[in-house]
Amino acid sequence: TQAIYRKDYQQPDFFIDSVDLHFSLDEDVTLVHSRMTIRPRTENQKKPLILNGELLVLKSLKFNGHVLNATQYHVDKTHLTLPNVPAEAFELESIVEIKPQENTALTGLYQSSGNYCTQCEAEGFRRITYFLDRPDVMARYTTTIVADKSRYPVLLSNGNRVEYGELNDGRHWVKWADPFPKPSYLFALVAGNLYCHGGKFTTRSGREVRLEIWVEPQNHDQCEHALQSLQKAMRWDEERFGLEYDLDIYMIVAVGDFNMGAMENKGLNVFNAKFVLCRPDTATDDDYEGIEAVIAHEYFHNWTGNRVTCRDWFQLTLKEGLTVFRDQQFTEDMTSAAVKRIQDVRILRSAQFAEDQSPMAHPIRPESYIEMNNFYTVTVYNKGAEVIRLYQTLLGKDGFRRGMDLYFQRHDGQAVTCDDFRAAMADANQVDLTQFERWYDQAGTPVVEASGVYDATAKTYALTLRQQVPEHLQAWHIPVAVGLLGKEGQDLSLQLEETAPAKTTQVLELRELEQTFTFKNISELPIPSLLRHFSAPIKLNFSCQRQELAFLMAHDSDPFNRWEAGQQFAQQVIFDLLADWQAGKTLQLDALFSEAVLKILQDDKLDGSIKSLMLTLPTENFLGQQQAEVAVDGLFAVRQFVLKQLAEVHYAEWLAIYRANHQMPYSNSATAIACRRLKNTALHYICRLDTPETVNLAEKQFKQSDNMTDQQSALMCLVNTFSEERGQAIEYFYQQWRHNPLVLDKWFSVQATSYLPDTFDNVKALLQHQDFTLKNPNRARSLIAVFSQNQAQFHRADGLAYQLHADIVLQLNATNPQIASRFVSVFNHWRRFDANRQALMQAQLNRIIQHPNLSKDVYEVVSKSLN
Ligand code: BAL
Ligand code: ZN
Repeated sequence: TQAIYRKDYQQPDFFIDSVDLHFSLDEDVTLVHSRMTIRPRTENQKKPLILNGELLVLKSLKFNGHVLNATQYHVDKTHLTLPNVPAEAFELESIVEIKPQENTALTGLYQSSGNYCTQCEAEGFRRITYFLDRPDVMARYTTTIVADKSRYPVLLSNGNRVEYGELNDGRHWVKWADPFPKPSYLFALVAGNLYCHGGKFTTRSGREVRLEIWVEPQNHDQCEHALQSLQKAMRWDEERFGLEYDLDIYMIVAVGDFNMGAMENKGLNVFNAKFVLCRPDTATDDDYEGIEAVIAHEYFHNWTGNRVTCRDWFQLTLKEGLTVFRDQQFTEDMTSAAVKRIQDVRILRSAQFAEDQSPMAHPIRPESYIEMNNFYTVTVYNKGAEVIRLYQTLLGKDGFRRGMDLYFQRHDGQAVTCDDFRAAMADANQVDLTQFERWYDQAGTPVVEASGVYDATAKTYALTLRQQVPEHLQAWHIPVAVGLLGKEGQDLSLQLEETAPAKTTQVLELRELEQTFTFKNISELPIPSLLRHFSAPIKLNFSCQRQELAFLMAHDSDPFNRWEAGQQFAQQVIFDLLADWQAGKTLQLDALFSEAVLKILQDDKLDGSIKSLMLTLPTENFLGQQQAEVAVDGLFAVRQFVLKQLAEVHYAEWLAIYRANHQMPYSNSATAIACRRLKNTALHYICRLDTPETVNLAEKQFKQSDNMTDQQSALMCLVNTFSEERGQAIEYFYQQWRHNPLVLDKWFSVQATSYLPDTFDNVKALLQHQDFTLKNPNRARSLIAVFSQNQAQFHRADGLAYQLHADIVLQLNATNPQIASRFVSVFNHWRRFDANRQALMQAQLNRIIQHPNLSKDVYEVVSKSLN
């Protein structure tokens, strides 16, 4: 439980130039034979060689072909040390035994549905063989896999298949060679009985690449969307960034048991099946989009992560922030830029801003960690992506591309730092990005206050931006995109200097604590539209009247800010009602708000996807974050009240929208998706009334739909009713889908999201269900993680849900510490609740920290939480 610090980084004493691996896969023990050529970093150095290794049984060790005896090396739980090695290149050969079949942590080599697979990032390779398991050691790999041919007909690893053959004992073997040097975290091996959905891609320079999606045979009909997503991503990266694929084959394997979403191993991605498999009747529109995004994300890593990798794990955002940004841009281009931006900002605000407010707050480039796996966070990933977006906002798309080109020109084949990336951006554009480093070394969400003064005589509008910088921090460099609306709702032309070009959106660069920007030739009192397209990951405070919010909601040319105005309006309405609720007053919905919602409902020009986002209220979780102390019960009651009021007042419109959109036949087109989104938003409002007619409507959709989007949506509506149909639908869905694990996950999730008061009892019962298991991360998440986000039900005042949650964390701590640590993080926010809930959560945290054999993963989170 020692922390590791970024400031302590040192270059490795040795490099590994090549490694030849030989796996003999067996049900009892797997033998891993490795032969490495190792070279000291400097001449004449007298340094011990210290290799990482965990849970390995060393069977033999040879140095330059000579067997070493036990006095010549030292083995402990985490390392193999050779105290005396010469100051020139040498060969080291080891044989170790491992037991993948007993590996429940799902890191290193493990089994899923009887197949073998690997997950090495961040530090899993050390559970496979002794190695310098750090990303700045890049080696060329060859891998030979030997296994029983009937059970494991397919044997895969990184690179190209170079040789294969059969043995006379029923086993066969395949040898793979990866020509690109890579860090150990990108190593992969897969062995099993798998079906291949093949395709191809011709690169723009005319090379043909074979594409292979490998799945368990029963899933053969759920691969085509993944394949097409890959092809789209390959084309997009060529067009947008000039980046071409480099091997002759690209493989993706879908596995059922996986801690993360997917893994970008060179030439052999291993994926959580959730992000590969889909068919209209089993996967929702969001699943389809998620698959396209994750396939693209892992593909984009081939350049941003694999060809240019991280020097050390503190630099994780170098590849993750950048690759998330790239996948976001890809999705913006493939679908709708506005919808994607809103979805991304919702995630950022609900999860990352919350992380910034928690004891686990860290800069996108952390300064220290105890367990690296705890830093695969929304901060490193999603705020990291926002920081990359800032470069593009400041430098423009072309300037950003110039920076990317220089980055690859300088660093292809290297393990580098976030500073190297920033330097490439600065040098390619000849700008000074020194202050920009604050985004990398300061934690927390910057807060900016804005205020404006209109001078009718001078025809100027002066906008003052003031950043609140905590005492120990320095001012950030913040691009704030601004527009001004005239009284017809039109964009005014904005000019800052006489000579500068006029635009309707100006990006202001806030670098000081306070700056005033004066727009000229403004001939009427404008309504400002600030932080358009969410131009920086900050909280912007600007006091806005309800009339102004309603106006922006109806007119802003920036769709993001149109949505944002609606969210702010809803938030004001909800907080005012909360005050009434707390004072015991009768609640009454603000008429202006109701009218603004009606305008959205009736706006025929709005696309259905945006419309349904605009008709979705801020979540309880997000609203709670805006409060000094989360008012769990009040927020729940008031939000329910607003939803029901909107449902009642506009019932005729909801029904009309439902009817107008529900006849559309299924297709995966953007138009059809938008219709389904809008229709299902309408259905949710309609079902708030919980009458026999509304239940009937949901039930009809549930039974008659030919796609999972509609079926799941209807089920969600039904689980929130007190009807008889609720139980029937739950049972029907179970019988229909019990043999499809990914759909069964939805069955658990939908029940865990119900806002009815019996949800906790249902979750407890579902834990005992024959199909529930903590061993499968997707299944565990579908019930436990989903329920822990159900604010009102999870944060029950009696603390019973906390206790149950802690029990589960302790069980997982013993089997899968990574998942345990994710789950326990919900308690990070304990100080934000009332005294009663604080005490209850603190008691569970204390119980957990006192547990013997606590994993590093859980220890780090809980100790920081209690601190
Ligand atoms: N590198 C871990 C999975 C991902 O971010 O792609
Ligand atoms: Zn990634």
